[in-house]
Amino acid sequence: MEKLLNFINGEYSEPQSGQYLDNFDPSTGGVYSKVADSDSLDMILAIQSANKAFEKWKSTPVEKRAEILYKIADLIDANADALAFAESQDQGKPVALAKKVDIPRAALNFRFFAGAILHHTEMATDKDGKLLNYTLRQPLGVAGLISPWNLPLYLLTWKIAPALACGNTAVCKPSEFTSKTASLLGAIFNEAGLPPGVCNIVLGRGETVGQTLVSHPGVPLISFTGGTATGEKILKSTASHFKKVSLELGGKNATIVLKDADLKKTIPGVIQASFMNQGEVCLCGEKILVQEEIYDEFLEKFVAATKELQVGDPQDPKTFMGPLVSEPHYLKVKSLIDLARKDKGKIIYGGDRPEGLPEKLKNGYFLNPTIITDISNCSELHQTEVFGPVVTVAPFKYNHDAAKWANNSPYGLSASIWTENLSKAHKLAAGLDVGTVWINTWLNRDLRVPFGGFKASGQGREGGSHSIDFYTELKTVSIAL
Ligand code: TXE
Repeated sequence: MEKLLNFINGEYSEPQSGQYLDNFDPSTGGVYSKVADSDSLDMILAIQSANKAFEKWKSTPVEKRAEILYKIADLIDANADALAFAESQDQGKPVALAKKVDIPRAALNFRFFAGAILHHTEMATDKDGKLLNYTLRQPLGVAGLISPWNLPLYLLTWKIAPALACGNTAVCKPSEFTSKTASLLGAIFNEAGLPPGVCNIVLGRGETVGQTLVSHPGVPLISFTGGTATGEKILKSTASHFKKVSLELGGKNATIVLKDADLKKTIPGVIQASFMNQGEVCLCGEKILVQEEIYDEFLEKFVAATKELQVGDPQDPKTFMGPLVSEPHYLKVKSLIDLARKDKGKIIYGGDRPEGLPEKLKNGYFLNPTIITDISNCSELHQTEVFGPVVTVAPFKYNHDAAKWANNSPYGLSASIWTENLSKAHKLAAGLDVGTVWINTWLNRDLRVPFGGFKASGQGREGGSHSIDFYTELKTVSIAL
């Protein structure tokens, strides 16, 4: 059976302990490969290797660094089909989605930050002709990059690209549930001419290797995307070293449909926001709020469109939703549907496994898209992130009621507003306590804009110049003239 290995100092290596974790194909529930179950020793070797490579990489001319990153992007494109297949098998996402979104975005991450670093300029100020100030940016050293299982290559490369572009070296810890595409990156790095040690990848569990990475004094910067509880743990583990930390955590996002929304455009958008990637996107809108005048019409059309979604084999190009990522996650999502039942919610569509799946998929972690109405106002489901294909729909009367409902959450990641009245949309957007508001669109990303969350959705912003800010230290030099 295939073994997914660590990539340390430019070479693939077995974990020192010789231990491996089972790697499941979520569409069949069967083990299809083994993942290195690394321990502190592997992680320390990777950190040492990144540390050794740092001096040379930070003084590599920016054009050369950018050239290598551009090559990595080209190689991701050249291997797009194989990477999309691997992502789909490992994560459960439809291969069509991986081809359209995940893999192109991974290439774009490298291209974008290669360009960004080439074009980056710093400011200088003059004070009365007597004092000249300018700023210098310097990389910090070894960046610790920890990524989750929902958008494996997309999110890992979103961290690697700016970290390396800015002259840092890196140690990556992908999710133990989805290590496959990360493990394929090593060969791409070598082919692109990335010097050994500049980017290392250590596979294994969060509580072991992840914990070593965040608490190691030789890693001054941590970028983490994952669950809020893990984010809190990381913040505590890094506090005593005053590490630079960026946390992109969970969300409980609202989709707000105003009475003047154009439902022809809105329904397809809300379908994506609800169920794309099986609802396993931190930006998915799990809480749909619809103005009461169009509530019935919206619900009827939304349910009809949901019925059309094909759930099944992720390798079938027509599939819209594959299985959930893992058995524990499948059970968590199912338990939240049960909670909705307990809280008097009406499951008007879904809530169960799809029927008629082929024999080979009968043990996969499949769930139908699920729509819940009439759930009690005090249900815990309004506050808990499901991270699956489950939405609640509720009516509201006035826009300020919608804002109140949207903000009634420990999270503050994103929201989407659907309306033809932009004046109302602007006013509503300004009142939402979230990092990103989309109007008449969803998950439409421009890599130049800041990305991050309010409240329990995280801290810090990445994206464009905000990533350059995060992955460098800024120094002011003042000269008396
Ligand atoms: O994520 P974890 P989990 C949400 C979603 C999900 C919940 C838990 O609601 O149900 O989080 O998911 C590594 N030190 N999101 O438990 O554990 C881990 O190995 C260092 C939202 O699977 O946070 C993995 O690489 N690292 C989210 C990464 O952290 C540690 C995406 C994320 O895993 C660690 C995924 C530790 N102590 C889930 N413990 C989003 N924001 O997009 C774990 N890890």
